[in-house]
Amino acid sequence: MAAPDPSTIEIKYTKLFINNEFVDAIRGKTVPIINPATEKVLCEVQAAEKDDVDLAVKAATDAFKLDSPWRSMDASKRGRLLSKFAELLERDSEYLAAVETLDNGKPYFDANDDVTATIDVFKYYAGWCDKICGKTIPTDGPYFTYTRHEPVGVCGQIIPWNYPINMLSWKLGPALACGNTVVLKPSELTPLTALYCGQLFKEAGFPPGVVNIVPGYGDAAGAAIASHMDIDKVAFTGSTDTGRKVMTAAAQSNLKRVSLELGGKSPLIIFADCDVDYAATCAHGAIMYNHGQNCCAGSRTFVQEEIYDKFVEKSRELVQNRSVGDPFDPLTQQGPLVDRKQFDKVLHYMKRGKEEGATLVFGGERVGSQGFFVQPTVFADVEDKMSIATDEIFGPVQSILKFRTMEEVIERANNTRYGLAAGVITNDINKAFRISQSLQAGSVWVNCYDIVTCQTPFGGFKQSGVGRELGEYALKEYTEVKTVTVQIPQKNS
Ligand code: TXE
Repeated sequence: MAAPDPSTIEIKYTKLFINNEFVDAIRGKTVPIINPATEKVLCEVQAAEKDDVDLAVKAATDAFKLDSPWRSMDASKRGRLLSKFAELLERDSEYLAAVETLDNGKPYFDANDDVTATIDVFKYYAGWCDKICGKTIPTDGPYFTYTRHEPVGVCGQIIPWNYPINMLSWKLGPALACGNTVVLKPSELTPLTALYCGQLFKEAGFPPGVVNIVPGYGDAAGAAIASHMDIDKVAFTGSTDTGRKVMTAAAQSNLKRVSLELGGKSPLIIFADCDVDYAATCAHGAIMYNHGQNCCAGSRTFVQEEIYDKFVEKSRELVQNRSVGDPFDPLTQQGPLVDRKQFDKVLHYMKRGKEEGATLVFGGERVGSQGFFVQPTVFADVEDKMSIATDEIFGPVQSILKFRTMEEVIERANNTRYGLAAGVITNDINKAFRISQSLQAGSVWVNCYDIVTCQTPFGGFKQSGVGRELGEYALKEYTEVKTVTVQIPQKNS
């Protein structure tokens, strides 16, 4: 598969998608969409505000009314609609990957992987639709009791820019499988693939109002979703600070259900008994993939002292050879960061790392003079209190820390407000079990890193989130359990 010429990629949808129609924002406000590789405006997208969100919520509420086409549809038919949608994604996958690369800056081949993973998620949840079952319960007394797992209702979903189409699938897949209706807000930085998906939902045959997509700014459209009185559940992925605002708004409005997937500062622990080349390669991928713009990035690399120097040397070789440049060039491993704010933030932390006394092994600077490109960067001799070891940088910056003993590293790895993910590399099964049981993290990878699939639950301990996405566990976030008790004349075992 050859990468397309970016100048030939047509952007087809730039309006809000409400009730299966593309419409302008009521007040006509727009968001400029910037290509992060060139800093040029790609297009203007309509920006939803509170009154647009109200319209989308009304459409979603109507679609969720009792006896509506969506509510009265067989669950298996819901599954067929989701399968059909997955087939349409497959049909248009190269186009979607190209738009994602233009909008986000990630390498085209990585964007293709994202689209493939998105298709997998929708196929997976298509299979769940008619397998979401309640229970019958042996109640005391002359009663027959059963539970129904009903959809929650209208779900607001707010997603970020680092994996735009994947995050859409993590949110919409389980929500639709359970029979909810949705108002989804993509990031103001990367709304283009989500809007194209709106058209595909319509083409697949979803009834009007089931899926509504309202691009716009967080403090307008996002805040309107979080505080809406007619939204029954809000699901959010983004920073811990914004997650806190979303939860507060939910509490202060109608106590809507909340699930949050937030930031991280995930430790990857490397014991001296491992194969150092393998461990360094794994740790490099764990932090550098997607330019470090990854909530579960392995951003604290703890290395046991016996192999520390060798490990740092190998990490230097790897980072020096990482290719940075045009994301449509098939040889590129790292494109631009997503926008100027991220670019400034990452450069700030590179500067802080030097100022705080860490050893700069490689990188630390901007690349070129146009586009948000930075050098992939490695710091060694990082201390726990340095900001590059405590803060979520969300960029290609590896911090390598030294440790001596297992109990020491467990304590240091857990000494963070975050708890999204963690990893351990060792050939000793006892160490692997001890570490995986001791770390406060929603995912622990042993001798691998960042293995996230549609079947496995994903989410955070501590301030990394509330609830779980993906797998069967995500269905719980999108259903209410109803207990129905019926009086019967006589009970028998
Ligand atoms: O995040 P925000 P930003 C982290 C990462 C990054 C930092 C800032 O460290 O550097 O967050 O990124 C919407 N009410 N992550 O500023 O603000 C916003 O429009 C409701 C980690 O982009 O959290 C977007 O759709 N919504 C992360 C979404 O929230 C609001 C992925 C995320 O934006 C809102 C992204 C408000 N008041 C950033 N304000 C991960 N966990 O993967 C903004 N939004």
